[in-house]
Amino acid sequence: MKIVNPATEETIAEMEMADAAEMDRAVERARQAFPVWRSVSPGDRARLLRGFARKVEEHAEELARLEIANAGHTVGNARWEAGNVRDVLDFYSGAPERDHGRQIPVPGGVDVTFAEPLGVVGVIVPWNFPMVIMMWGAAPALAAGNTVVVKPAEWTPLTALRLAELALEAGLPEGVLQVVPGEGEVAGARLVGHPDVRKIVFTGSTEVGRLIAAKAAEQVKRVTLELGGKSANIVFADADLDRAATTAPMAVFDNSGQDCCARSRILVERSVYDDFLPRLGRAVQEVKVGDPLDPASQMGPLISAEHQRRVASFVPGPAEYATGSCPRGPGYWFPPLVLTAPKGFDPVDIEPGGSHAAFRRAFTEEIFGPVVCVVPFEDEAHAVQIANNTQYGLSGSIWTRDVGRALRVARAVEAGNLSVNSHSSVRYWTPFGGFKQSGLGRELGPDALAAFTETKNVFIATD
Ligand code: TXE
Repeated sequence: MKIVNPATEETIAEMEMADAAEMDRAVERARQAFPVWRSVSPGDRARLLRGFARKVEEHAEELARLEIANAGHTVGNARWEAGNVRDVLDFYSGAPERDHGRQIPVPGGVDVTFAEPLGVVGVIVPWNFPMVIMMWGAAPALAAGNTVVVKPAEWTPLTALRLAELALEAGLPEGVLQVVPGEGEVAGARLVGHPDVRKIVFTGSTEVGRLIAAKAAEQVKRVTLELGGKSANIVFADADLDRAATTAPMAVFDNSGQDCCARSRILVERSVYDDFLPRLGRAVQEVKVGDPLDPASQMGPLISAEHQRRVASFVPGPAEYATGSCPRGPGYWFPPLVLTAPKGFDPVDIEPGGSHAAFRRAFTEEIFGPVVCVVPFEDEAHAVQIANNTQYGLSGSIWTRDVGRALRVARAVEAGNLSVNSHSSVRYWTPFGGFKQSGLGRELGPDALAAFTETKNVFIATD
């Protein structure tokens, strides 16, 4: 398969896609490596993971450049991502030496609870954040003593392959971390169906997430799912409107909107709606879309021509309030776009079709591109109702100066990661993941370690 630079449409690599038999061989190597990796002493496992982090640090610029070429990320983002991969490895490298288990007092003996590794873990990665999402799964899995087989997205295997080489250079034993490029329905499906794979971590579409959950259930296989989103950015009348308006564009257009946490629905209290919109419009027109290698660029291209067509399918119809600019081809460019609710649109009615069908579709479906919908709301209860009126529940922002309201709304919104007067979703120290059809389980923070271990309780009679 041709691996293409989405900013230039140039082919940058040719990649063999693994078939099911090749995936079987990788799983077998991982199965054989499991007892080896598991018996590495906690101190040595920690040192090896720290060594891996240092290799990533030494090669950070190379990894960032690969991600820019393969995924179209801006240079600022790609450097942050290489740093995040290093940080996540450093963070989890502390875990093997701090896994103390538990001793719970019981009558008649001593009772010990262990956190045992699961065995072979499969990590299925999407194309939007290839190296970061790979490591959010792989680092805690490895720290907990599992071996890992990564299936990167078809379009973006390059950083994952390089990371597997760096792991070997850092001294991780053969078979402990493997990357197998392949198609989802072939190599990915085999990884999910393989009886020796004990857990699947999947990030991708809700549609494929459902398939994977159903298939994994046949073997009662453990799954962590990070799926789609349609997050709300709720702006109350008492908010710092300038900050809310100037930060809102990049809260959805970052990574060209190809971000599961994108705040793609802006809800604005009606009394400030007409004041907020022009501020937002000006901020959108200032977003700099262009060459990912130019440090001034805030937004690069979309991942592919196919995705460009899908994003474009949301646009005809609804009134466009503001449009940014973007380069012409080559490259899969798309301008940042604001769509405002047409008169009479009810944001609580999410049944497809009817009047305002085009805007409703843009307002309810995950577009995964630089398109944001803005609607007015009446009061706090209405804002929460609209925010929750979706199958998704990943992220969201609340802009207000009223601390009581901030907390009330944060508790009422059905989403896994909320931020007040900020658009931050990901901090590697804290759990990340979705409510409802945005996912199952949590990545990052201490929760990810628990997700890669099985609890075992042992009782030793002393009486
Ligand atoms: O995702 P897929 P796609 C959303 C976003 C986007 C849409 C489609 O809305 O427009 O999904 O993207 C592998 N068994 N997100 O088609 O298909 C596949 O090879 C096992 C949100 O790229 O879900 C890839 O490695 N694996 C999201 C991974 O799953 C299978 C990130 C994701 O691909 C498989 C990406 C199968 N049957 C897309 N079919 C987010 N949450 O950030 C596919 N795969």
